[in-house]
Amino acid sequence: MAKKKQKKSKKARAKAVAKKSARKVVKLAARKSAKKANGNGLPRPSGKPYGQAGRALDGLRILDFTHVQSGPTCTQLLAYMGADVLKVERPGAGDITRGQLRDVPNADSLYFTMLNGSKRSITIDSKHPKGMEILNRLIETCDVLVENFAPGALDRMGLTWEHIHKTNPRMIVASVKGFGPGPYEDCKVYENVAQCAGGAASTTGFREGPPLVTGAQIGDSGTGLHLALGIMAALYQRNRTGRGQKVLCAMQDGVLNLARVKLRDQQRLTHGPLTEYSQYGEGVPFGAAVPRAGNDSGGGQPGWIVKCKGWENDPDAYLYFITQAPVWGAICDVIGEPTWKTDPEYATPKARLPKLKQIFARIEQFTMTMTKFEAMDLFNKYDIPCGPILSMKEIAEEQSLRATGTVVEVDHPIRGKYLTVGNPIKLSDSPADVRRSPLLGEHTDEILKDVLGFKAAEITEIKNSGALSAPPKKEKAA
Ligand code: CAO
Repeated sequence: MAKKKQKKSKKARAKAVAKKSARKVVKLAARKSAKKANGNGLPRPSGKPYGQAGRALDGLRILDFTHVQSGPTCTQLLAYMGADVLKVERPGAGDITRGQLRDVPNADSLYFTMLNGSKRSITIDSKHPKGMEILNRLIETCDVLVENFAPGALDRMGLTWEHIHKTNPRMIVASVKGFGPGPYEDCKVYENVAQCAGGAASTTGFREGPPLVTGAQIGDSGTGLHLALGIMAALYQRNRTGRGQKVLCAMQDGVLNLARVKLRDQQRLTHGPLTEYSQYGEGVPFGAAVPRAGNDSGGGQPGWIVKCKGWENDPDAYLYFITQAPVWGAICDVIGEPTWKTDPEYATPKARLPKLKQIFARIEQFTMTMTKFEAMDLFNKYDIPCGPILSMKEIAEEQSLRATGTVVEVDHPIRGKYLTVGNPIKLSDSPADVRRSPLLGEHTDEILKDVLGFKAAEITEIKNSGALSAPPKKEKAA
């Protein structure tokens, strides 16, 4: 990485100066490094305008062994921030999602394209000896290996932590697994399993109904985000220690981290009912575990989803409305219930708790007279927190999300233009690099040549070995 270069030029400088006198060398080097390092070990602030000093993760190289959703989310984010992400795929097949939920014949699915933008793809058969040789070369040159295979799969390939650490002591090995060490550590896990095992499903949905999973992929994408943070922390520590480490994110843990307020409520239950849950106002007793709370808002500011104009035909004509205490007076005025401001039955948050159902019914009577957008405009004039229920169609068409780069249109050579979610993390000096996903093995030659330094004849030899192509199909017995 860049550090190596720095070291080299420092050495070269020192050599030249050594010709004059040893003492002078020390003095010069000290003066130069002080000037360069700005006194705190960091380089002096760049003079380049913001956004023109490269990307945050320029120089970082990732060996991306991920598939499906959780791992790819992580590496895509790192790629958006400038990392060179080399996605290793099984020859012939690639990431299984390339062919899942296909909407355009013979084109990589949106499932794949929206999770693998800005990466390069190389096909390597990890079960072929030559393939393993190339993987080892990649391990030597990359900074981080990211994987989310089923438990034990990486070891079965021969890529144990011991082997990787010996090959490249600086390498960080980052893994997503369904569960951490314990009774379920060997289990394969998909999104909804994690939502259930992490406590989210038991606390989502309506009390009268079964547990529900959410549309937001908190198990997969949520854990991918956790992993990205772990990788960044490990890289930072590597700056001090010079060595890599293992980073493990279990999907169960990631979901629980996102559902932590429900574990909070579990403990509160031992001290009495959860008064902000509408169940309390309805006089329904609480059981031993945190119940499903429908659309109740999680915090101390009660909220609910109310109908808006057109709800009869439009499944998304709704508004989330929060009866935030500081704007209670404004709410009463706007909905036409000014007496609720002083009526002791309504005037305080505590007095309102048992009546939330009735209060939201009154608010809904009002919001049903206007569209969700009209309601949003009106309530925001009074600083009343609320939000329209946006459909994915509305989000896809929302121009402000395009303007910020949160929704990006990219062009793909086979499927044509498609929308993807850009970087939701905005860095003021590192513009997001959102490019289309690679075709299977699109960058195989490029990576062998530019990253590993193989000559054309060597590349041909590697290809002839069969390490980069799908093994020939066995003929069926007649
Ligand atoms: N060359 C040769 N073989 C390859 C290869 C390559 N380039 N890349 C992968 N493989 C092989 C692996 O070696 C492994 O083979 P073995 O089982 O013989 O060792 C196999 O392909 C992949 O294994 P897998 O068990 O990970 O894949 P799966 O489809 O059976 O399971 C999943 C998928 C997601 C359930 C599992 O990977 C898993 O539990 N991952 C951890 C949790 C996770 O990330 N879940 C989120 C998934 S998104 O909803």
